[in-house]
Amino acid sequence: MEGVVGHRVDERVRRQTMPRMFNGSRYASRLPIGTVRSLQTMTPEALRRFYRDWYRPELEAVVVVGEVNPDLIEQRIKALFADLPAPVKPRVRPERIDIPPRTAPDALLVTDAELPSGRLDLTTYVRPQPSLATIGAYDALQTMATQAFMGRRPEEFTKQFIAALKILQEGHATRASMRSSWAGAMGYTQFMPTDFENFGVDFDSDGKRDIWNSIPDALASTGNSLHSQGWDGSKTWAYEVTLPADFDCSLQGPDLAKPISEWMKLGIARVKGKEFPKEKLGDNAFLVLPAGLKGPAFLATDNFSVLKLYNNSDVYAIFVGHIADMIASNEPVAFVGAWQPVERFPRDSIQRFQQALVNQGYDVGKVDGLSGFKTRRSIGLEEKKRGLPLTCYPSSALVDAVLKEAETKQ
Ligand SMILES: [Ca+2]
Repeated sequence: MEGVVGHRVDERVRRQTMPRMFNGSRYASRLPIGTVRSLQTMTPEALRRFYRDWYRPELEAVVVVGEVNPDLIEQRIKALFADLPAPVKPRVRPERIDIPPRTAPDALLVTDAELPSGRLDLTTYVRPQPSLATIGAYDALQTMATQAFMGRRPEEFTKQFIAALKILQEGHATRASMRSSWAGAMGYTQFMPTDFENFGVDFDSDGKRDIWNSIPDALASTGNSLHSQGWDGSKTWAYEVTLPADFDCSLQGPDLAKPISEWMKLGIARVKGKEFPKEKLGDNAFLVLPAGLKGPAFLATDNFSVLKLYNNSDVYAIFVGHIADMIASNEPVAFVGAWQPVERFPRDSIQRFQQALVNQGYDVGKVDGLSGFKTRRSIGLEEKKRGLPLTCYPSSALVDAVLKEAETKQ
């Protein structure tokens, strides 16, 4: 330990720089490598005590990185480690030792006859950051410029960058107040600069469309965006429904929409014995099964598709609609359908599974590793073909079988 490495030049240098880096804190005198004296004077019992005190399951973590099945790994970790006993009276960990703040820049010159080359280290003091919230975490202009320069969609973000400049030019925000998420979404309801251009509203009439600070402006802008893109205020977003036993879950998706009255003929009903509004029976609706037959079921209206223009995810649209329902009724609303446990897969194995389905002639939408409605209903069709229980959701039984067959065909 110290006795060996203490003779090495980098260790000699470190022993001079560390105390200065840690600015007199105890860290400086308790370098991780320890002292030779500790080794020479310790008793075997001291070593055992150290082991008992500090090698404790609750102080340790197992981190697994790679293309693995999370459920399987979790099981394995539990099997190997779950019965390690936690200590009854654990030794208390020392408190965090603060490093005294610096008041002025500091410099240190270290020379050593054995240093092979000259070196200049600049160390920057990390200032404590004010806590960052999601709204306004990043400088919007910088974000758009960064994305336009080195993101995956430079053309899109060049457009966004210019739209952001116009917002500043028109005085709706200042450079300092125009904040965005890392991906460029701005203000309370995550507007991109072109959304601002197209849909921004000055609802509190102070001359500025301020989606960062004015809740009236933010909500009116969002309302305007939904309305302009087809939201119909006379309709709900979706009805939660129950499906008859053995219902064909491959009937889901907006392109298979039909009048609510037709769905009723197939045995679909609203939950809790509610009726569909009579004047809406002729309206088109489509089936949304976000977790296949392993979760709640919805008959969605065109408004659902408008919500998805905001963020192209069924679960997102359900979440937004659900919160809207709770705001409207001013009470918690629970779905009747239960989210049953589903298997999880690494995204790229779903992607390979989708590709295998495409090779068989299925339409899965984008081969993106996400189980959207087209993938879910293709799963239903394939389950039917194989005589498997119908779920319309990825299961290892189906994914493994399809991938294995795809491999043997190659
Ligand atoms: Ca305003």
